[in-house]
Amino acid sequence: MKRIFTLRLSFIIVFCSMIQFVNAQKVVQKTCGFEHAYFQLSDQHPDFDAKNRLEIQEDIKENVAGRLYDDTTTYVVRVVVHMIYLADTKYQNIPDDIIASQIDAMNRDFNLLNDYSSLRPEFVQFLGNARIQFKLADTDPNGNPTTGIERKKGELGTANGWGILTGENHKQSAKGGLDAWNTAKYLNIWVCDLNYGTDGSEGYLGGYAYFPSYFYPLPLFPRVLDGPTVDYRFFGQHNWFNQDSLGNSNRYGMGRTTVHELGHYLGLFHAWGNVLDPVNYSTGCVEDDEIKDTPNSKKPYAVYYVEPRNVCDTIVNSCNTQYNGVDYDDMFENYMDYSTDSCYSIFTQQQVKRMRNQLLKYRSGLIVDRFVTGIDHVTSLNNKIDVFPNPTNGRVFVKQNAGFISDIQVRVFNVFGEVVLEKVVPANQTNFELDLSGMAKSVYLINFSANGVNTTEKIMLQ
Ligand SMILES: [Ca+2]
Ligand SMILES: [Ca+2]
Ligand SMILES: [Ca+2]
Ligand SMILES: [Zn+2]
Repeated sequence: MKRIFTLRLSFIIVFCSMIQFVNAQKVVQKTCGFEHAYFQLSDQHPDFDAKNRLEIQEDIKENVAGRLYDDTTTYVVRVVVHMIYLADTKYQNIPDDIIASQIDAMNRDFNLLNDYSSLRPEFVQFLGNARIQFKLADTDPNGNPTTGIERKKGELGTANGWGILTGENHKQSAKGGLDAWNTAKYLNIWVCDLNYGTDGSEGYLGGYAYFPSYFYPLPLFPRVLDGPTVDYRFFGQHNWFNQDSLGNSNRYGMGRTTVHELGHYLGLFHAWGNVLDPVNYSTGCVEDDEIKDTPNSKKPYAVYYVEPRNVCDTIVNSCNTQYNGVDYDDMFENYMDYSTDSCYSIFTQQQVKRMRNQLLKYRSGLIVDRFVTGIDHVTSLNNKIDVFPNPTNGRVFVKQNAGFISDIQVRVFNVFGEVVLEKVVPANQTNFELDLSGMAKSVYLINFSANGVNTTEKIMLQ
């Protein structure tokens, strides 16, 4: 119990210290309420944390999850957005087209359609494609047609910041908010003012979300509370608040606050891990996110820079933990770090595994469609060649451990069966790149052959 008390106290301290930090810089700082909520539940259920960590390790293991995990199916998830505004302004009552731009941002980042050209080269090998698509619901729980957007002028009281998490008024019609639609069948996203009565000079709470383990298999928490909440200031791409108050910058204008919260919703910790001492981060290199291909880091990346200068140019290596024999720098490009929208570009392959497994295990009722995209694996190679992203804008990454014993002949064919690119790669080269930039936007077949093994993958250039 003593540890638990310390925990809560440290949260109060870190919040205060964040305020001081922000005041000293006179800049906007944005935080997320995930850890606060997570530790509250850990207080009540002592084995909650350990169970979650164990499950992450199981989710990302090869083969263990093989029954559930396949890397070729895209899952389509239906979404309802509950738009709650305290004042009927364009800032708070976000228009439909900006809500649509948020869905687009989710589809971009969960399907590796984002621009990752500034991702540092050592991290390209870790790029994952979650292959989860989002669409606004077209039928409501009663079977009636809907736009997938609900609106209400709310009366949420005066709670703000983490006080919101205690009341959750915005998720309850009786308390001035909007009730969830069946959370087993809809991804419910609430948009409201999480920073009521503040002007941002002390920083903003951007959003928060809960792990599936709060609700499944047993509800430790009422299931009607399942779904991310995002502050209206950070919802959508280049919304009116961003245009008028943040200089229309890409710092928070690309819809990635919601992408980050969806990472939590699908079972991801923050990249630096849930650190019990968020004042000094003294255990920041011991505690981590249980994901191996996110480099262990000590604390949020955002604490190293001063906005608005932030342009991701501060390389940090806060922990010397090795992965595959390499001590990587902190991955500030990861959606689960505290960075800025323009810095983010990656969910790693292990994060993707975790999210897909969580979706299928606990949230499969959200899936309204599924289809196989891209990669046609040849069974004899047992899924040992991966070609991504698919579709691609030009650069194609190949990851293979197919056990070739002679050089690999790689040939790319267009739809007319003509060879448009040819390359010979040493058998033991596990990662390489093909550049289709400048070729006609179409489907291409990539053929790999070596010592009698012959397999073809299909890729879409767009
Ligand atoms: Ca860590
Ligand atoms: Ca990690
Ligand atoms: Ca490191
Ligand atoms: Zn977070």
